[in-house]
Amino acid sequence: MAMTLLEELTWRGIVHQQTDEAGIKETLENEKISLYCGVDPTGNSMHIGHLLPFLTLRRFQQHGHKPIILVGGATGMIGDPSGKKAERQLQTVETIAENVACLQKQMRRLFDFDTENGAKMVNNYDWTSNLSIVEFLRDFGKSFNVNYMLAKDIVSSRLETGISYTEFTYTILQAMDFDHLYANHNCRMQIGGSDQWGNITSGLELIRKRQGSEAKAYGFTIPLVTKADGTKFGKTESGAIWLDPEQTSPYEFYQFWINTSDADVVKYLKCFTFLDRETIENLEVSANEQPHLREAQKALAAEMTRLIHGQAALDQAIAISQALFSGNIKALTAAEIAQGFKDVPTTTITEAMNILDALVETGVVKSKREAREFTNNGAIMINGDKQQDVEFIIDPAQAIEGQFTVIRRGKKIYHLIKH
Ligand code: 629
Repeated sequence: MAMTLLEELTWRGIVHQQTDEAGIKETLENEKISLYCGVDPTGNSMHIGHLLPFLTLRRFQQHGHKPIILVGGATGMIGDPSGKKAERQLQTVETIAENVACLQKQMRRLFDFDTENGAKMVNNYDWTSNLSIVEFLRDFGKSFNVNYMLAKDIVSSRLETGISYTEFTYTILQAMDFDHLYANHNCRMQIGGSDQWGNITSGLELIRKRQGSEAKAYGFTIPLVTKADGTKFGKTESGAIWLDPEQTSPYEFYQFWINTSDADVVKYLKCFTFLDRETIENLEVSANEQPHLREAQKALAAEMTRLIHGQAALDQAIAISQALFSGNIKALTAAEIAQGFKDVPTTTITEAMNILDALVETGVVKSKREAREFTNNGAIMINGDKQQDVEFIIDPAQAIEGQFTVIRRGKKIYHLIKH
């Protein structure tokens, strides 16, 4: 029998806290509701740390509920202190406006907008920017008890190091959003990562005070994604994994998921992909019995890359991965080389050059004597071919699409020549 939405979310490990478990169960089983999740425009792209709540929102949409996606043009100007150890630097108004547009574009790819329960995109700047300070203090500030706000984790943990009045007030703005969406869009629930619990419950209190005691709204949080080895999820040595292909190429994105450990892969398949239970359980068997095949990792990487970047980018990412694995560099296009070797040291050499000179020039070897030795020993590959001729000329005319020559020394050391 098909699982209900809550059964599915539970099986996928996506339920952390609920404000009223029985009420939420009853509501989701009997009604189709509108619900929202917000993101602040602190950057011009989301990273995979943002993904889970929005993918969860999409699961609600698949079950007939209506997602409201809020991009925080107003809250982004203030800065959420939740989970932050120190006061944030304010961003310029221009940067925030740019970031709002970028995030909205990314969100449009993630949701259906044209169906009966199509997603709705809102910006809290629209109902916040014209409010006067006097209105703010009379209509909203009066509902918040300072003693109570000081006691919340987020604020109390910052009292020693300090928190500005601006950030202290952030939670009121997010509460106003929930109240606004409840009153104007019949939005009944807010979801977010576990760091959003305080802000979500602030909203519920405000709704109760402004909309009356019969008002019924709910809060739901999603657990933080963890890694079995205790390191932080979503970060590599080169930084965060962004959804923007200019910041993290689809190949790097694919590789990030491929590198998931056996201990984490089933958990990630459940919470990040839309694969069904049977498929994931089969992959789990494969991960347990034939881990060397890495079928679960391949399925995870394929699903995520297709979801965020599309089928063509996935095909490219797989082609690059295979070519790098087998050493068949010549199978790649120049664009694929540029993507696959983005983090590899690169030297520009525009003229034809003897192999030994090129090895020294690029720093792949320390001296001409070393260059000769490695070449003679068969440790040097040029575009995937072993090259033992010390008279060989690296010629732009022979390069991949006239643009790149890939040098490999031994198994691991790569260098890219740009012509
Ligand atoms: C106004 C602003 C609202 C509702 C939400 C918000 C944004 C919220 C926030 N969220 C994080 C962010 O923007 O700061 N105050 O980076 C981030 N979120 C996704 C998840 C999160 C959270 O976008 O909720 O927990 C990360 O997984 O940190 O009316």
